[in-house]
Amino acid sequence: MAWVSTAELAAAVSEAGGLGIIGSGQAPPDWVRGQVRRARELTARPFGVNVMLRSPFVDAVMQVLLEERVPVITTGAGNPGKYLPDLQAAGIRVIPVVSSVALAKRLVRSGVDALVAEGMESGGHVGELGTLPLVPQIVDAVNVPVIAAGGIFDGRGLAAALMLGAAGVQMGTRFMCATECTIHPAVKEMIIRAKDRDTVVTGRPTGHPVRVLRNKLSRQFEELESRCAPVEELEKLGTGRLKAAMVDGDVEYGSVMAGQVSAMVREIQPAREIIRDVVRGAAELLSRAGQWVVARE
Ligand code: TUI
Repeated sequence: MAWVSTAELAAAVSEAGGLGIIGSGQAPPDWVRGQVRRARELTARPFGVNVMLRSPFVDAVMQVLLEERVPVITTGAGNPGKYLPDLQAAGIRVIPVVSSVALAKRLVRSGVDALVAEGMESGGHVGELGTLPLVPQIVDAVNVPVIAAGGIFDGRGLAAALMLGAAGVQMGTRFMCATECTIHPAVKEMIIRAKDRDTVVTGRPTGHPVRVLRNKLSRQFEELESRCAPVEELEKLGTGRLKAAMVDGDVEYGSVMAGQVSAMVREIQPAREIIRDVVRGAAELLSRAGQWVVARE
């Protein structure tokens, strides 16, 4: 959610009863500090910051988060092991995002507080497994709370995730169309128009597959990948494209990272309404779940 989940959105989610997360992506440490302070002005409730472990500024960003005593850190795109001792000594809860059982087990042995198990339905950097097989495998392998992510849009998704053994859900794509989300309106419009097969995973040859909405850039990637272009060429094509989409609204040549539930997003809504819809929807479904139980002798 780099360039997408800024202080405004994170604070709105926390105000509405969720745990808002600021996406720090590849942003410099001063920007991250500014966002944390802005979120604190907007809400007295806890919020978190996601650290993208492949950021060139990762060490400095972690230092800022330690200094600012941010209560929760989630991490993506790597193994946060080396930062754990300092973060936990400062009382910060660390919740890595993982897409495999092996990394989940390793991180739990290192002492993480919880995990986000993220299926490949999600937007941005993705693993190989879908949410439905990934979540129960991680739930069975670890003894910390597991938060499900990837492909979750409404009460049906939350109820399903709880049935898989998850303690909660992480949602990104639907919040891209939250009123409080500061991304360019052209991106919100593109998500609202998206249909079921409008996302595609590019970048597999680089070892960092990324799910995006199809556009001219994704077709350029597919063309380069089909003729086995060098990884450097693919990486060069992707540089700076996430910001171009999210901040400048370049929905043709920008990297519009978004998940498969883009097709389900139909309107721009305040974060509070989104959370209410998801929670009420799940409560209603679960209260009727007994109907599936057939009396046995
Ligand atoms: O991190 C994300 N989503 C992202 S990050 C991003 S920006 C980016 N820039 C350059 C390269 C790649 C991405 C856009 N979207 N989601 C959480 C997530 N993390 N999903 C999967 C993983 C993951 C993958 C491999 C976590 C750990 C991992 O293991 C690496 C290791 O060191 O074992």
